[in-house]
Amino acid sequence: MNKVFLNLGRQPLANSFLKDIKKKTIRNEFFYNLKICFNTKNYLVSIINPVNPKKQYTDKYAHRASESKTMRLAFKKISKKLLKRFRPKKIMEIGSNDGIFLKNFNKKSVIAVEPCKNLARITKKLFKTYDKFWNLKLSNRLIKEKKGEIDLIFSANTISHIPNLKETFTGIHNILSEEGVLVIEDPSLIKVFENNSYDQFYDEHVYVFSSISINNIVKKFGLRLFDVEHLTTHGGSNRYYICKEKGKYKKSSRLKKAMKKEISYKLHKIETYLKFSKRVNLSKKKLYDLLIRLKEKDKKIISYGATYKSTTVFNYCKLNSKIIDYVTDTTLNKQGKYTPGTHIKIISPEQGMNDSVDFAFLGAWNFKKEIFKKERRFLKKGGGFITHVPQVKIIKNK
Ligand code: DWN
Repeated sequence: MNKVFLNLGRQPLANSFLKDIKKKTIRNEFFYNLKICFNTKNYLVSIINPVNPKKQYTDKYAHRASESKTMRLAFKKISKKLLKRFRPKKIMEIGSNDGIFLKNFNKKSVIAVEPCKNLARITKKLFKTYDKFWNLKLSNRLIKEKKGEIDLIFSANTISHIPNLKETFTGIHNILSEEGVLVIEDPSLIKVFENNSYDQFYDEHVYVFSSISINNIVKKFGLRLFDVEHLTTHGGSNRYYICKEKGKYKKSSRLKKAMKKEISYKLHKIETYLKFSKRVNLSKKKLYDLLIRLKEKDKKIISYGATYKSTTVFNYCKLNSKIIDYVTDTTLNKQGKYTPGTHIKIISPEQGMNDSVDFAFLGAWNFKKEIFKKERRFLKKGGGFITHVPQVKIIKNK
């Protein structure tokens, strides 16, 4: 049974950066109600009414995974590790973005699946790319084209984005070789709770998985979770290792430990979710009050990183351009645009990170280390970063 535990209110699509803020553009902006529920039977956490993926993954998709050095290094490292551990001959990635993962392999042994045509265009020049949604139809097509029997299917920050888990996992089961492995990475629910990072909930994150929920879900489709790894990427993610039901892999001790930890954290109890919801409400009030207090003192506040996560924060906490002067982001196709729902201008960091800035809200809090290193000068000169993770506070140079 699905029980709603969190209401993040009226939200725009996290990726719907506006090219201008003319009346007509604003009138056409799409909004939906972001409510999150917990399934008391399989422990799955999901958005109650997901948005149609055709509205989300268009040829205007803004996020480029390769924008961050942290992520480029992380994908290089995992590709080496997977090659060594599983020695796959055929590799497929679901949600290949700009090719950040697959470009680390022999181009002839890889297949990319990426529904956003602007991104697929980038990797088509490098290796075989299907600019399609991952579903049963595509898996059948691959079998017909003799591209089945894949040894390694990898998918980072994508499976959690696909509403239809039945088609997703049945399609994967269809084309995975008998001893093949499915590796998926997605934000970790326990980390969301520990960090109070409610901004991991937005239209694209239809699910926020835990080991206990993934274990229950994949079982239904002839698959078996056998290992999990905790990652620091994206503020705390899990990398799940899954094989066919009768595959040779044994359940790892770290998976047993992770599941035990989730149970002792009571991720299988609705009460945990209701408590989280209260903490989120409090975080909203604290952030809003802090920003208003600083504004009253005439401080200039900007935001760092036009992340999808900050779409949730800005819209939920009602932050607009009266509070946040502008947002800086390194992504070229976000610059010059406006944030979804709250219409704050996005500019380059070169233009925006200057001496007039007193505080920068960490929209990209998951890249705190990388950003602090880059912005040493700002901190040295007395600038402060504001974060809501794990609690609302100002971070300054000591
Ligand atoms: O699942 C998803 C995750 C993995 O990526 C998506 N559905 C979409 C996207 O979400 P996000 O926007 O919250 O992701 P990031 O990776 O936290 O976005 C960071 C943003 O900050 C990028 O637009 C790049 C920008 N940035 C910057 O301006 N200066 C990043 C760094 C490190 C910087 O120094």
